[in-house]
Amino acid sequence: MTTAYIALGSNLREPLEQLRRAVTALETLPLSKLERLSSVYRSSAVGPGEQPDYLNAVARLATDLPALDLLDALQDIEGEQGRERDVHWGARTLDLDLLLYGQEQIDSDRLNVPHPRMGERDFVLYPLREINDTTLQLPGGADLDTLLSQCPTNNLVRTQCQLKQRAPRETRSEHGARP
Ligand code: ROI
Repeated sequence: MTTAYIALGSNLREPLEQLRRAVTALETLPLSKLERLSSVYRSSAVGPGEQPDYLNAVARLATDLPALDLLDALQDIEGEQGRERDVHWGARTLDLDLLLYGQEQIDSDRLNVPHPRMGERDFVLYPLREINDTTLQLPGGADLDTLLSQCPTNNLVRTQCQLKQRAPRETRSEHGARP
């Protein structure tokens, strides 16, 4: 299986709900297992004009989907959640970016991996670091901690928002985990 990292972002139509729906969709991707999810981060919009703040997170997936099939699946999820690809760097209901696909370097019309702008984006690098116990070696020679030390910060805040809602207490105790 290949380890893939996906950046999630939303700044329209209840961003937290958009991210939660996307996580549910990622959990049901074929030939894939959602291994880890970062916290939810709030960040100022990078892009033109006035835009609401974004909520961002990063997910780690173990997958047997080829990279372009995974890209298709991510774009399907964006489409289902109302993403329209009109304004370049404009506000969006859901953005799912494939950041890394194993150690592969892919440069094609549809897909560039590692994501070419991830090194400039604190809202990608901090959640990516959170879900890795040690620094990550990126294809091409860079490592995550070096990128982090060089990345400008832009009002990034780690929130207490939960992407996966926990079962209510009564339900959890029925399984005998805690009294
Ligand atoms: N800005 C922030 N803070 N977070 C994003 O996820 C994000 N996504 C984008 C652009 C428009 C570049 N700006 C963003 O696609």
